[in-house]
Amino acid sequence: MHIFYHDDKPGDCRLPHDSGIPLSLPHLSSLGIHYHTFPPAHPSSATQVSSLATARNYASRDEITVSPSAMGASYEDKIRSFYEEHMHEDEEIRYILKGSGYFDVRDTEDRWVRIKAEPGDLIILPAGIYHRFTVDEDNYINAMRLFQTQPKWAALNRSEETEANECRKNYVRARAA
Ligand code: KMT
Ligand code: NI
Repeated sequence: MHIFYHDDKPGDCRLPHDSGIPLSLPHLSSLGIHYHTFPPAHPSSATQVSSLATARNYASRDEITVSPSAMGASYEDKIRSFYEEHMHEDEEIRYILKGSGYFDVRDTEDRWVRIKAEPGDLIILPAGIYHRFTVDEDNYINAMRLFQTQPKWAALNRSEETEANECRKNYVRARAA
């Protein structure tokens, strides 16, 4: 996993947009993000992912492939919607099985922090954190998505409403503590 400030320049979101300013795991921890690595080829990885999910009350999971061949005509629309800045009322787990992509998360100063996610990376984003996702120039990622509850899974795009959302407010309070 490679973590850095996004350069905030316009252009194709699939390009690296590396500002040249690297960040480290403690920066992610300070945002309430947890990170683990479980190599998909390792025999114990599936069990470890499952026990982590059980311990955190995850009820279900699915697997998603984001690529032009898996998504056909809706590919570009999907990419655009993943890249809309949003939050969820539950934490979200993403476990990368194949390919790679970028998770952008807002830090406490509202700067975009870019996380390059690769096979074996498991990222836990806390409820209420603003984020977005894109594939990289290879246009291919295969990932497991784990859900705590179905109903709260909706992506809430950043707006005045999310600013007033209780989960968002709890997240901001926790970061300030
Ligand atoms: C998200 O939350 O943006 C996604 O689920 C994107 C696909 S996971 C690689
Ligand atoms: Ni999301």
